[in-house]
Order: sequence, then structure tokens, then C-alpha cells
Amino acid sequence: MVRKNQTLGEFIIENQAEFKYSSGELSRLINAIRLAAKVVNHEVNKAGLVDITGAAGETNIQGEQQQKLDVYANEKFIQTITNREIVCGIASEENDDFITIQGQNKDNNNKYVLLMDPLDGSSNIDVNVSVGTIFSVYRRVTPMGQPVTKEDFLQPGNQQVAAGYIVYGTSTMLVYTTGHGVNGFTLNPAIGTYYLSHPNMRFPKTGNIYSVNEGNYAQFPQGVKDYIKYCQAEEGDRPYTARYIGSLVSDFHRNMIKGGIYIYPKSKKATKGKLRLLYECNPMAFIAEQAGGKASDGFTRILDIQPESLHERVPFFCGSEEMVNKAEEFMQKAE
Ligand code: AHM
Ligand code: MG
Repeated sequence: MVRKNQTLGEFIIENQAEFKYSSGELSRLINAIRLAAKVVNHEVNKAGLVDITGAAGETNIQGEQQQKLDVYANEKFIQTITNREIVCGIASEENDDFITIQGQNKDNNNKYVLLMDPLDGSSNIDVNVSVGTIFSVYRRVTPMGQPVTKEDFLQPGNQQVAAGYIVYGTSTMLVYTTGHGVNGFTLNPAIGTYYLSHPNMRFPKTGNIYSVNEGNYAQFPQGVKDYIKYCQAEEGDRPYTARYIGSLVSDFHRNMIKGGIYIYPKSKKATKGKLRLLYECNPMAFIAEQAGGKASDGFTRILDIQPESLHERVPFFCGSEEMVNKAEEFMQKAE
């Protein structure tokens, strides 16, 4: 059930039964994520003050070393989630290998694995531009009672049970799906509560925004160059508008609301693309599809790619369905 003025806490409780393994654990996991996101939000909001507070000897008032925000966010998410007996392992952009969580009784009986990019687009922090957190959740495939293995993390995206992002923007929003559509919640920072502000989010079928780092144009595959020229042509509803924040979560969020396509293709410099399949592309692709959009690597559905390693990269075309279809047409024609 979706109600106006519903808080995220109420929404989680009221919609728990919709989830096919509704033992309550996934709800507790989303609860833990929203809590960690509040802590990170608080820190991101005062990012511009870090240099000022750090100037008196690089330590803060508690005597702790100032940390880079992506490291801080990583620690906060890991701490918050580890303490709650829900997750048996975490893989993060910030850690080379996955972390095993045995649980307080050391019985390895937690069900889920979490994959995350704790602070995506973190180079934007220095210039006060929006950043985000991305997360992806799977049920473990190895038997309960055993430590988690790489196989639990290397599942194709179509096996995700939940995915979401937090955008630390002009407002902070948490947007997530458990496979029953996409809902967005806005944080009221004064009272620390998220309210359902964007129920049942849907990508417009098509749009007029394209988001790609055109500085790399000369190095793009021919299909991407041809698609960009198509976006710029004076014909019908074109030229489209170029909008590129350089922060995947924010670019995606805008395109989902307004209609658009985000592209991070491979290039001569980034021969496999830049974005990571497991904790950047798969969760965004799951959200996109749940919102009526589409995500591909230019040829294949992102969610059907069988991952081979934790940090593998993949070209990413994601957004309004008709725009992604058109970009794929150009990719295939140029093959
Ligand atoms: P990061 O995980 O190191 O922050 O990199 C991911 C970010 C995305 O948020 C963004 O869309 C992209 O990198 C921007 O890359 P570029 O500066 O090459 O256009
Ligand atoms: Mg990232």
C-alpha cells in the first residue's frame, strides 16, 4: 500500500508481505541502509567544512584523523550492516576483496549479501556537487552455516532481490526497489525521517536528454559517435539536450524523472568502460527496468551478464526504453 505522507519506516512495514521471502530480514536490511545513509548524509552535508576543522592539526574534535568521505561512508555502511545479523558478506568498491560476516554466534546463518559503492562520484565532493550511494542485495547461493564465498557475489543481476541508491543532492533521497516497482523517499533533515515523495517512479518511454562524457568523443566506438551525432541532429524533436553531472546516481535520477539516456561506453582509454558491473551497473539496471526503463552494454541486457570478478567493468547504456533501443541500433549497425 502506498499512502501520501507515509514515512519510509511505515512503508517498509506495510509492504513487507509483497516480498516473496517475507521473513522480515530484507526489511531490516533496508532499515539498516537508511540509518547508515542518514549518518553519511550528515557528514556529506558538512564536507566543505572538513578543511576548516582539519586545519588545526588534521584531527577532529574527538581526536580522530580526518578521513576521506568515501572511506568514511564505506566504514559507516559496513559497521551499521555488520551489527545487524542480516548479511553474511559485503563487497564494496572500497575493498579489494569481499568481507565475510559470520554473525554474532559465528554460525554463518545470515541470508543476504550486500554489494555497494558507498560514495559514488566522490570527486564531486570538492566542488559541492551531488554524490550518491548505490547498493545491491542478493540471497546467498552457498548453504547456510558456511562462510560466504565468491559465488554468492558473482550472481547475474537478474537474481537481485533489492537495489537502490541514495542521492545526496539539494535534498537527500533514498530510491529503491524490491522487484515491485520503484519508490523514492525524501529525507526531512530536521527530524531525520524519510517521507514517500516519489511513489511508483517511471522512466518516460522516451526523452530529450543525453548524458555522456563527450570529452572522450574521439576515443568512443563508432556506434556511440553515430548515436551522439543523431542526438545533435536538427530533426523532429532533436537536437536533444546534453546534461552530464559526472555523478552516475544524479544523472540517472534526473533522467528517470525527465526522460533521458546515460551512456558510459568503452573507449581507447577505458577499454571495458569505467563503471563496475556488480555495484554500479546491476543495481541501476534493476531500478531502471523496475521503472519501465532499459539498461544494456550496447548489445546485451546488463542483468543477464554473468559476472566473473568483483570489480569488473562494463559499458553502460541506461535510461528511457526507446532511447536505449535507438543507441543499441547504432551500436549494432557499426559492428
Ligand atoms: P567513481 O566510482 O570512481 O566515483 O566513478 C564513477 C563515476 C560515476 O558516478 C560517473 O558517472 C563517472 O564516474 C564519471 O566519470 P568521468 O569523469 O570519466 O566522466
Ligand atoms: Mg563508483
